[in-house]
Parts: sequence; C-alpha cells; structure tokens
Amino acid sequence: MELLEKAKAGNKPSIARLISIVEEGTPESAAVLREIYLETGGARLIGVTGPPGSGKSTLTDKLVKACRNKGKTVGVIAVDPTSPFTGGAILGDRIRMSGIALDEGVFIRSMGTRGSLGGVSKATHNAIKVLDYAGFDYIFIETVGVGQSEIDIVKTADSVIVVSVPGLGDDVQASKAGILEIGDIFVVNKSDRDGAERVVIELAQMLDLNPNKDIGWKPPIIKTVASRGDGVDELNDKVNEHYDYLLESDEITERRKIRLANEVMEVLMKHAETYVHSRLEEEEFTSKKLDKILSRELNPYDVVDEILEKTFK
Ligand SMILES: Nc1nc2c(ncn2[C@@H]2O[C@H](COP(=O)(O)OP(=O)(O)O)[C@@H](O)[C@H]2O)c(=O)[nH]1
Ligand SMILES: [Mg+2]
Repeated sequence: MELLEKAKAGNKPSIARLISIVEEGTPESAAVLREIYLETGGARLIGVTGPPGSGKSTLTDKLVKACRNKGKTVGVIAVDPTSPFTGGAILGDRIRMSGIALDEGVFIRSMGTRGSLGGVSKATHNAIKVLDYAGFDYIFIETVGVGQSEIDIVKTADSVIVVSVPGLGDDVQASKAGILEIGDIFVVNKSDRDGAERVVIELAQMLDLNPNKDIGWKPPIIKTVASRGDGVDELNDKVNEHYDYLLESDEITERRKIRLANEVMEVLMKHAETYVHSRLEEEEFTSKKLDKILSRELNPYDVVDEILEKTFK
C-alpha cells in the first residue's frame, strides 16, 4: 500500500518496483492491478514502431522533450532488446538518451522480449497501467516492428507512429511487416540519406490502396532526420492533430474499448487455461482417455466435449 502511494506521488524507485511486480504475473501482481485499475485511464498512449536501427529511440527522445517543454510528464516503455533505453547500448547512445533519463518528469523502462510469465504483451500492458496510475500525461511505447507480439502491443496505443527508413531494400518495410494497417502517422526517418523520397512515394501508393482511405483519418507521411531534430515539430503537430481527431470523432472510445476487450479476453483465457489444466490433473483424466483414443476406442472430439462438460458444468 505504501508502495502504491509513493508511486502515485511520482517516486521513481517505487514505480520501478511496481512495474517489476506486475510484469511477473504472480498473485501479487493481480492484487496490484486490481487495486490500481480504477485510477488509470488518464494517460495518452503513443506507440512507435519500425525496424531495428530506424531511429525510433532517437525520435522518441525528441518527442519526449517536446512534451516536457509543454510541462507534461512522460513514461517510456521500450520493448526492444537493442534499444539504447536499456542502458546496455553503446556509449554514444547512452549520452544521447541521458538528457531525458535524468529528467525528474520522465520515467524510462526497458523490457526484454523474453522472461515475463504470460508473455511480453501482457507484461507491457501491465507496465502501462502502472505508469498510467502513477499519473504520467504521456506514455510512449517503442517496439520493433517485427513479430506479432510487438505489433499487438503497439496497435492498442491511441496513436501509432510507424517508422521507415531508406536503404532497407526495395519494398517498403511497413508492408512486409504488416504494420501498414496499424499506422496513424508514417515517418520516413534518416531522410538525410538517399532514397527517402522513394520510400515516401511507395508508402503513399500503398496507403492509397486502402479501400477505406477516404473515411476518417488520413495517415500523413512525414520525413524526418531524427538525429538533427528535422521534421520533429511537424511530427509532433500531427500526433496532436491525430489526438484531436480521436476526440472529435470519438474514435478514442472505440479504440480503448477494443483494447479493454482484448485485455479482458487475455486474462479470461489465461485463467480458463489454468483452470482446465488443474481439473484435468485432479482427475488424471487425460492419460486414461489418451490411451483409449490411441487404441481407437474413443475419438478426440467426444473427449474434448466431455472435458468441457465436466469442467464448466
Ligand atoms: N543519418 C541518420 N542517422 C540517424 C537518424 N536518426 C537516428 N539515427 C542514428 O541511427 C542509429 C539508431 O538509432 P536508434 O534511435 O537507436 O534506432 P532504434 O533502434 O529504431 O531505436 C543511431 O546511431 C542514431 O544516431 C537520422 O535521421 N539520420
Ligand atoms: Mg530503440
């Protein structure tokens, strides 16, 4: 309880401790989440995704500074083992990030993609809850745009920034990774390099194929040079415009409902799975029935029906 109060007051070690607890998916973490839930929902969630090395952390760093200049507090979760946010990165990166890392109004957390019970997606959502509860105005979630779980994490944000860069091959990376659909704002970073304009054109062409392109929000494409800060003001404006759009159209409610539905479903399925397993163990059901399925006295489908009947009756 003391931990919760301290976290709410913005005490960073307490926030870090709480995140560690909820990441683990233990009974203690369930108790914490139960306790804090009603006091969440105030933060704006912004997802940043794209290939490794595309400049996500550099961009996030700049966006965080823009939020700080407006007096807003910011939490950052980097789900990326190669992120400079880990502190394990090369010296130059650490110096680059140190500006925001030392800021009183900024909390940064790196999460590995392994090692959390119940998966990285659940661990991340739980960590977001803690930052939300702790009262951060903005929460940035950086994930590498490869792998379904990373995409699942980021697509539940209020606004999703998809970062591409020139020089990673002929195809637009976003289309390959299947993240074209989830982008609200597209960034072509490293525009100081050759080929940026071509990436912009390719992205525009792919977005144009969307049958719903004339309905609602039209995702803009912005060229940036994150390392110099070029284009970051424009990106920041677009992030704010998107938020205004979400509020005006009330799409924000829709998004948050979908996010909640997913979360409830995730928790429910996890519990159901545990429950079914424990019932099966209790009755040594599986091994006995398996023998009969093996000898073709029973078929697996009738057995499953029987299990469901027994477990949930
Ligand atoms: N040339 C150039 N380099 C950049 C730009 N933005 C970031 N970088 C560099 O690209 C490297 C990877 O950036 P980082 O933000 O760590 O990428 P992440 O893996 O997507 O988070 C770093 O060395 C950055 O300094 C840019 O716009 N132009
Ligand atoms: Mg990074």
